[in-house]
Formats: sequence, C-alpha cells, structure tokens
Amino acid sequence: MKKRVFSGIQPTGNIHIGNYLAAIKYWVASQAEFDSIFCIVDLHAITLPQEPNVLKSKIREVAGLLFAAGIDPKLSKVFVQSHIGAHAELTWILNCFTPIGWMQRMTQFKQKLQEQQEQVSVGLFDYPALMAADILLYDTDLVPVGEDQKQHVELTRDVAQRFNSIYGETFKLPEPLIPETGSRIMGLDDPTKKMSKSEASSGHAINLLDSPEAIRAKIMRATTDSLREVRFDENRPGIYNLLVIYELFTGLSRPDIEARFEGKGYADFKQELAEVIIDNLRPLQSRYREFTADPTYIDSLLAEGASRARPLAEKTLAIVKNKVGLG
Ligand code: ATP
Ligand code: LTN
Repeated sequence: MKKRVFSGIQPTGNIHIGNYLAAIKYWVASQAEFDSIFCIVDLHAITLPQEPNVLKSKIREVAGLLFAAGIDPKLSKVFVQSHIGAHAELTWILNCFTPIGWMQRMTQFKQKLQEQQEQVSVGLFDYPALMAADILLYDTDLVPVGEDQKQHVELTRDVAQRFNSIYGETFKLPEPLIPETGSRIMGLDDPTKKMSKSEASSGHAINLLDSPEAIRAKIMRATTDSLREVRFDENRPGIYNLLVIYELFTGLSRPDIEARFEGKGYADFKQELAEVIIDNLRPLQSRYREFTADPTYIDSLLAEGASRARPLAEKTLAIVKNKVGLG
C-alpha cells in the first residue's frame, strides 16, 4: 500500500516561487511513490475578503499551474475544496472537539490579526480546524508543506488524538513533510519576511507566470547588503535567500556555487540567477498556456478529481458521524 499524501494551496494572489520550491515541486516529484491528493482550498481563501470573479478565475489558474508544473491528473487527485461538502461538515464536528486555547496559540492567526485592518472573521480564526478536516478526511500519512504550515499540521495531530482518545482509533495521525532547504523562501524586497501571495508590493515575489523582463527587474532590485562576497551566510538574509533560490533551481552544491562566483559581485550573480529562473519557468509557462487554452478542460479535470476523492471523504465522515452519535 502506498502512503497517502495530502496538501492544499489557496487560490488567492499569484503563485510564487516560494510555493513552487517548497511545496509544488515536491508534490510533482513524489506523485509516483505516493497516493497523492491535492486540494485547491477555496473555503480557506474566503477567510479573508475576496472578489468573487477573481476567486473563480484564480481557482482555474492555480489548477492550470499545478498541471503545468507536472501534477498528473491521472496519478494524483486534484480537486476544489468546496466541491466536496464533507470538508465543511467535518470542520464543524472538529470545532466541537477543539479547545479555543489551542486555536489562540496559532502564530499565523496572531500575525494576520495584526495585519488586518478590517474586522477579522470567525472563519479566519477557525482556519486550522478546516485544514485539520482536509487532512483527516483522507487518512493522510504525509503533508508536504512549507515551514509556515508546520504548526497547523501539529494542531491537526492534536485534534485527531483528542478525538481518538474519546471515541477510539478513528483518525490517522499525519506527519508534516518539510524540505530541509527552501522551506521558507523570503521576500525579495524584505528578506526578513516570508515570500507571500498576499503581499502587495510589486518587487516582493517572483510569480510563476512572470515575464522574463519582470523577473530580471525584480531580481536586480532585490534587497541585499553592502558587502560583495557571494557566499551562503545566514546572517546576510538577502543574498542568502537569493543563493538558496539559485541552489534549488540549479541543483548545484553550495561549494560549487560559491566557487562559480568567486571574485564576482552581486550584479553578476543576480544576472545569472534571473536567467536560471527564467529558463526553469519557461516550460511551465508554455504548458500553462496549452492547459488553459480551453478553460472547460481544466473544469473537467477538477470535476473528475472531485468525483475520485469524494467517496474517500464521505466514508470517513460517515464513520465520524456514527461515532459521535449524529443522525
Ligand atoms: P499567503 O502568504 O498569502 O497566506 P501563501 O503564499 O502562504 O499565501 P498558500 O497557498 O497558503 O500560499 O501556500 C501553499 C504552500 O506554499 C504551503 O505549503 C506553504 O507552506 C508554502 N509556502 C508559502 N509561502 C512560502 C514561502 N515563502 N516559502 C516556502 N514555502 C511557502
Ligand atoms: N493552510 C495551507 C493550505 C492548506 C493545506 C491544507 C495544506 C489548506 N488545507 C491541508 C496542507 C494540508 C497554506 O498553505 N496556507
């Protein structure tokens, strides 16, 4: 039996190289080894205000990007979260087994609370319970995510354990799968902040659909320091972040990379980094154009993904409802 992998991505903003290098790339690489399910989490997206038409088109865009990046719709199940009602239903049940204190400790919530000017919804607070439902519905073994999601996967384990201790073995306990390098790609304009889809500044992130000109401009403008040496040093977050991006796209070792730029300055390195990113994204961008030429094609792949995932989710939900005494 293959291990089950489950992960999710929000259809908000523009998918960036942080999402790609820490998550999507691994989803693609491990598809044959694992039984993989990937969810476009539109219910998570509406925890913050979204423009309805933009949200709808982003769902297709993210799906197109996943397929273009190499997710094979035959090998993996790819679907939209709101297409399977069991996600919202299990969330409600888990809510009733999750102490408020556990949720109040979530660092992502605390951070968003500070950033949001408008009123923060109950949905945003409850975000981790919905994520727990996503994961637990599918008897997930492994959850490949970036570092920022580790605490949410740990909460999922805690909720599952609590439910199991009351009702007997019901949920499998999932493990987060976080890459050693690149699990936290930083913003180009501010290397002390994680690269994020919701950051408005135009020089912040390299998006998977960025043009070569945009990529060159963003990399050349990326914040570094006043030193000159191109060397992996975590105390120099700007150049370190760019070097990690170079390392992940080229697959070269750190000593080889440092030797290659020995005696050269940041400008030389940045020019080469920009070309490396452009070359790596080019095939993905052209496959994206092919996939999205007919939007009904993406819709049909997503409908098929949901129809393959739904029976798994409904089976778990029925077991849970029965244990709790519902219906
Ligand atoms: P936002 O920052 O707007 O909340 P996001 O960029 O975190 O959005 P998600 O859809 O929430 O995007 O994340 C998809 C995947 O990408 C998750 O596994 C997440 O951990 C990972 N990820 C997001 N940002 C980074 C980053 N800067 N470095 C590495 N991985 C990241
Ligand atoms: N919260 C995640 C997206 C997400 C997810 C999941 C990831 C929703 N449900 C289940 C892994 C497993 C994020 O990336 N911000």
